[in-house]
Amino acid sequence: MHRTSNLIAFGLASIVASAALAQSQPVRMIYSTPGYSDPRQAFNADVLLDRIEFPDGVVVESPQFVFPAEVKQLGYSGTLGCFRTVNGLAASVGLPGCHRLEACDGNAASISINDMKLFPAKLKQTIANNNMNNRTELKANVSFSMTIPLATRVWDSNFEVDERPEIFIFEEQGNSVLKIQACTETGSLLGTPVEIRAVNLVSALPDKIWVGRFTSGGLPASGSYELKYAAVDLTQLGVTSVKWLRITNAGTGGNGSADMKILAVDTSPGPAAQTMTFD
Ligand SMILES: [Ca+2]
Ligand SMILES: [Ca+2]
Ligand SMILES: [Ca+2]
Ligand SMILES: [Ca+2]
Repeated sequence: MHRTSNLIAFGLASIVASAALAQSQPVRMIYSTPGYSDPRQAFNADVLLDRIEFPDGVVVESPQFVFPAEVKQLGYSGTLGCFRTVNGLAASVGLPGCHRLEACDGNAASISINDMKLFPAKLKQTIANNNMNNRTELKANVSFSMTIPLATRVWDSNFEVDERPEIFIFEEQGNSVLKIQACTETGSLLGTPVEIRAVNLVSALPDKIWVGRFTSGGLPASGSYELKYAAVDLTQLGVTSVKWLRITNAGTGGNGSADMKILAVDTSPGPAAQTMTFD
């Protein structure tokens, strides 16, 4: 078994040599818009990511996506109306409509301790599904932080930099700046932080993904906007597996805007095989 693990690692290592040039061979994001033959018309409904196809033929279907199980340790520094969840009013997957942080306690005139306690459940509902219309949204010049435990621990497919990334961050228009880092359950940071900037956010292939937007007043805006994504291999995060992630836009020096959707995939040979490498 030990030998098998090494062979798997060795076999994948041969891919790594070309991984630095693999930008020309990105993953394929296959999505659907039930009820809409034109994906650009589904901006007020469901835009469902069905699977991710890796260049080496490995495919991960949406039931195997690993979403955040919770949102914890929420931090926010900003004014009213700048931190909210969005999703099509006609969406059947996720939390429909627009929900603002300050409205959670029934009084939208201020941000209370109760708002901060109640909003994480809405954030979790928003992120933990494959409807790309359902995202957290942050206006410019404010900052947020949160800790998310993934539903299951995810292992790196290869302990070198490889062409099967584990973490996918989606962002409307690709203008976010945010930082992700592995951490422990108690919040101690692990490994290396990875900063996601506009340059890291790319168009989905084979087809661009189109999503909706809400006005600052919380009403659906007309038209569709491109959703971009950044892919992160766990090696970049300086870990071989991850369960807890700290996400923040604080200290990134960006403009603060950071709407977000995040999911993870596990294409590793299996935790048992990975662990045996170290036996
Ligand atoms: Ca309030
Ligand atoms: Ca990997
Ligand atoms: Ca790796
Ligand atoms: Ca954005």
